[in-house]
Amino acid sequence: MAADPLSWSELEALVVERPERWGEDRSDGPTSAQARLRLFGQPESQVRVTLYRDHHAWCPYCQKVWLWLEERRIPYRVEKVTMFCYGEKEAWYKRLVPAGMLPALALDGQLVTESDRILEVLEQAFGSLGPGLADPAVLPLRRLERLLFRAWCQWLCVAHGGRGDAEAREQFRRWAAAMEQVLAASGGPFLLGTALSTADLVFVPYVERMNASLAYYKGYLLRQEHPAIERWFSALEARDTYRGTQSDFHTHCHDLPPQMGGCHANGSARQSQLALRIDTGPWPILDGPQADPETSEPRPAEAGAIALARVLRHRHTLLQRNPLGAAGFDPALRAALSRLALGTATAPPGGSAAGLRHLRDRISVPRDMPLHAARALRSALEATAAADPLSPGGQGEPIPQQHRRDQDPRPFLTNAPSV
Ligand SMILES: N[C@@H](CCC(=O)N[C@@H](CS)C(=O)NCC(=O)O)C(=O)O
Repeated sequence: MAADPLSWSELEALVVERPERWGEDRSDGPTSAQARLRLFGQPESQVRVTLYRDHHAWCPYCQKVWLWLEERRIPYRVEKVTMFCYGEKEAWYKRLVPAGMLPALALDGQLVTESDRILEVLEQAFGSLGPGLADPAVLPLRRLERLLFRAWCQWLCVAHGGRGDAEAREQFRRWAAAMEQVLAASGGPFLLGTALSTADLVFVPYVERMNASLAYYKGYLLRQEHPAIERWFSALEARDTYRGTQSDFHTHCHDLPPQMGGCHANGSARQSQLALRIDTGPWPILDGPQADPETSEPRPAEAGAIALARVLRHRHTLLQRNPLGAAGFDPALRAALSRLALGTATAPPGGSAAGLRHLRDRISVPRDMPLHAARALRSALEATAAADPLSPGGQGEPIPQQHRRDQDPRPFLTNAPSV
């Protein structure tokens, strides 16, 4: 029998502790998308760097610079800026960078744009992360990354017929195999050997996006097809730094279309099956003993607790912005959170499935919470929606493909609690 949902105060009481490893100690703890100041144990007076990156952590070039600062443990402040695809660019940022492009970085008050130029300036000021961008070992790898990127765009963003799709896939496979050869020659798990270096950071943002988008739009599992890339990802996922910036399949598959000018599904049976699993679960998206293609990190025990704490922090805005309206969504959200916290089947009011799935489809990783916490929350929302006694098949508003203005960050900024 289904239990009654907990009240908000009962749910609040379940968030008993906020250990450092949840990312709540943001200035000195592990890498966190919510951090606005990173000190790495140094006094605030030592901060020379401000990173301007996008609110949702969707911008790949921002991720490269962000990860570099985290790996090199350089103290920095974060200023978040809206991307054109999800809202209006802040006037103060347009005064700083008239074209509005991200990332930008200020070092000792001097503004730098263009991610590679930013890394060069950081290398000059603080020393490089392994061989630097201009190192003869790194230059050919930077070229390889661009070739892989181009092959990915050619496959993902062009509407191919059956034969064209197969050709584009083989072209992509060739460049992915070239990356594998580099990893094999280095002895791995990283591109230049056992230590992570700038060369790896050059590849991280787009290879992460390739892994997600090719599963969803092409039914191609990059990590399964290319074992050395699987080992590379696993080595990255062993690091707090990477895990703090890492997104997931669902987030990328729906943030890329407006950024890339469209992504084309090839319509194969495998593609349709994987896309459905990425959208609706259950997660992980592969069954049985197969390796999880999204992450090698096992689910941490506190995944559900982190998700609960993150939703409670923003609950007023989430309620107001739901298509069911605040009063309509309130008991449904409490039902889902009760399931998340206690693991018990909790009855939602009839007709709430659409509101629950609306939220399920709008959890963004790592912006809102880490990958496993998001999975726990999406699973609880989906299971609660499926238990809707009136319309268990109800769906949220479709995720737009041309823009993501449904993800305007402003309501979350003005309503955010101060702690
Ligand atoms: N070559 C630039 C590319 C930067 C870039 O394309 N940034 C995109 C986001 S990924 C941007 O800021 N677009 C404006 C916007 O989306 O608001 C770099 O390496 O920094």
